[in-house]
Amino acid sequence: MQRDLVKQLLYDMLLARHFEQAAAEQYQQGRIGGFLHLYPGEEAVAVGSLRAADPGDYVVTTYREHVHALVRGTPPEAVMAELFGRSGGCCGGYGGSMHLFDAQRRFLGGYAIVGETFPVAIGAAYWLAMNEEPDCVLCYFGDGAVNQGTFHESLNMAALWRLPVLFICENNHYQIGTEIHRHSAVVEVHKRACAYAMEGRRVDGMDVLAVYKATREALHHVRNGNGPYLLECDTYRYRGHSMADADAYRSAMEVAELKGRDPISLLRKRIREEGWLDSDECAALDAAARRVVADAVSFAEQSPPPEDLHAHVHARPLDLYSGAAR
Ligand SMILES: Cc1ncc(C[n+]2csc(CCOP(=O)(O)OP(=O)(O)O)c2C)c(N)n1
Ligand SMILES: [Mg+2]
Repeated sequence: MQRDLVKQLLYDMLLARHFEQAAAEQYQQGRIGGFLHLYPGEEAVAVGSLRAADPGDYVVTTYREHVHALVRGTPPEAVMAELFGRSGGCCGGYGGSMHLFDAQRRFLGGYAIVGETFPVAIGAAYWLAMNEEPDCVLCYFGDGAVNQGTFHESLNMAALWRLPVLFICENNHYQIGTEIHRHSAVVEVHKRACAYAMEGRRVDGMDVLAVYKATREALHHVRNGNGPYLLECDTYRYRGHSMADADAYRSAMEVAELKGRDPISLLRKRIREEGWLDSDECAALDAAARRVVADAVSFAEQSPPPEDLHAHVHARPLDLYSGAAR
């Protein structure tokens, strides 16, 4: 394992953890409005898979996507300012937490509708195939999306047309408060690939090195014209579904047990065992990540709100009482 790669993976996960912690604090102070879905516990999935991708690959994600944008390279201050709804945000403050977008980095968004990422990914992959481009699409979704019609329609179409899509299930075992065995007849998501004559496998989503390796292999398969691939990452979220969730449907013991396999601690342990980095280097990465997050918060605080909230609204304003267009 290359030392530089390990360093990058550790830094990314530390940045992710501190960024989400800061976002939670800012939300509690009333600086972030709307819904806020955070990623602690799941860092190894976005970090391991996106570091295995090429810069030309497209990325389509759900509403739990701050970390994906950060790893893709969207500046942390632009992500934080977007959460604040400020003009310095990556979407000028119009999108907010669930709708990050960064065309320059081929980050096709943050989607709030469960199952929405599939058709968007299929569209991008179809374009790539038509133009014989070498790139792939990484399509993220939760375990709660696998019984949506769009999942089945899109996997079928992708397999039929051998589209270059890597489907990545972030299986954190919960669809809000409903545990996977209560919403799915088949809980091993990767097994569904066989219904579409597609390759699929499960990987330990708490082990960033395993996710990185599995994604490299899966992308190799997709990039070489073998059709799509379904990668299931077995993971866990530490916080409630969103900041509005009281998280009363699972025991503190369950959460504590899963925190025992924390992805950052696991990587640190491996780094110590292999002697890849010394403790001073790890501490420096942690301090750097904290500084970047503090700067991102200051930037967001100082960034003004968008001047014209209606700037990108194309519908004519309606008179809400009469229904007539004004
Ligand atoms: C079509 C649709 N139905 C319901 C919802 C409400 N909803 C928002 S998130 C969510 C749970 C999704 O769970 P999962 O796909 O496992 O993703 P996770 O939040 O665990 O990352 C639901 C049902 C929605 N946004 N879209
Ligand atoms: Mg889930």
